[in-house]
Amino acid sequence: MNFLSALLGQSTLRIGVTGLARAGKTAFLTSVAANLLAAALALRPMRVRLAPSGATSLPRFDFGRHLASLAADPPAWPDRTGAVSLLSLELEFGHGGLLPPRRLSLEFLDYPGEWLLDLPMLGQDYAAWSAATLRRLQAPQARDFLGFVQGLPARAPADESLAATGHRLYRETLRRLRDEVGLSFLQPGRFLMPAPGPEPPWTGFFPATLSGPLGELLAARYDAYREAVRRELVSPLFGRLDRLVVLVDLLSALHAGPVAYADAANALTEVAAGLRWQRSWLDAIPVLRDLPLPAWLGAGGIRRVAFAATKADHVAERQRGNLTALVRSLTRLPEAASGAATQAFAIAAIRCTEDFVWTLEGRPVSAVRGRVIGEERMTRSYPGEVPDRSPDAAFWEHRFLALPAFEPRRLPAGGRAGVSQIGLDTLLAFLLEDFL
Ligand SMILES: Nc1nc2c(ncn2[C@@H]2O[C@H](COP(=O)(O)OP(=O)(O)O)[C@@H](O)[C@H]2O)c(=O)[nH]1
Ligand SMILES: [Mg+2]
Repeated sequence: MNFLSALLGQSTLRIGVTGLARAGKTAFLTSVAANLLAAALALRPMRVRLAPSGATSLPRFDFGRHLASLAADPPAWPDRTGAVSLLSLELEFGHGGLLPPRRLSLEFLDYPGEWLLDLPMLGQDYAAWSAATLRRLQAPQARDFLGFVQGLPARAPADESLAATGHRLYRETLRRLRDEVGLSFLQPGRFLMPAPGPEPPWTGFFPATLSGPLGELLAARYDAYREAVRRELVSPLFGRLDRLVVLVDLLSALHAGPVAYADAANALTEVAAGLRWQRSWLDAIPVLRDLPLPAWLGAGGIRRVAFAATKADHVAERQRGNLTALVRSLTRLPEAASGAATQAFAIAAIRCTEDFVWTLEGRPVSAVRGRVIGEERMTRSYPGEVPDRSPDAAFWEHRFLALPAFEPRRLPAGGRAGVSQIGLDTLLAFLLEDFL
């Protein structure tokens, strides 16, 4: 946004929305758009419309289709989405007085969190990355891959079928660690969430400590991968962000147990620490920080970052305060040093439940109830006490229960009246504070 356009009452704000697969990005964007269009949020009065797609080469966020599935009978969650898309909204609000109305174009970029986990790789060479990655591969799901890597002679030939086998086993390991163990800190992120289009041959690598020709081939591919990540970060499509929303499904991580929780917390802390806000996420990369940068990158930069725990409708209000505190304790940043304001939230983009007091073993607990997909009756749920800081050993003695697969509530008027949610008002007010 520059000064002149601000003076003319016109500006664009680009907001990155990121989080791992299933964190709730699609639900968030759908609800934000539906609620802004319906003027259903407690924000200053404004007129909102969907912007035409313009000339960008990014796929558009398919708001119409996602809202239609929520408004269907029975309501359905929006489909799984692939990588990157853009949601554009135009806001118009009065200046007050004689000035013409002010226009703000809001662009939300749905950006896979998996890709953010590649940032630390930019400062690591292949040998360092391999050593660190192999050290983290502890679970039995990694056995086949580790067996293969340990069986390779140190001076293995640069044989394409060896590279392909190792790559296939490694990728399969990452997938199983995500789906079976619930791990988050899995690199490279593009192995789990590939970029659109055909996969370039240099993706065919895996971590190994080899010195011979195969080792050199893998290192060269690793460098090509990093180069592609770097190019993308400086491309006008991704490089320029004014705000960032980092979504994380901490309640599911609590359910997945201490190992998965620690890994999710580590991923969140890494991302929070890795992103240095002064100019853009470019500053996250030590080697790039000092390079002369293209002019369009010079000004602005990420000014506000919202870290939000999602699906907070799985716990009652009293617990949501703890959830917010937990996010805050995981992402605590020295604000003065980062130059950006950060804030923690607990949100439910699409609220499926209502709070109620449940008497369990003679004692009242704050629980929730909602309809589970495919069932008629209401299901009650109390997954456990949400800790307000990183849980200690005693916490893990009682299992934090699984989150029921709640169905979204029925939407009157095809969604034109907005979507029931928790916490979006305050989150948007924080992101847009200097505009509203
Ligand atoms: N109860 C509840 N479930 C949610 C909410 N947001 C997302 N979910 C669940 O999480 C799943 C993944 O959400 P989605 O937005 O597709 O995640 P994405 O992969 O980050 O885009 C959904 O299909 C829902 O089952 C929410 O606000 N409340
Ligand atoms: Mg999605």
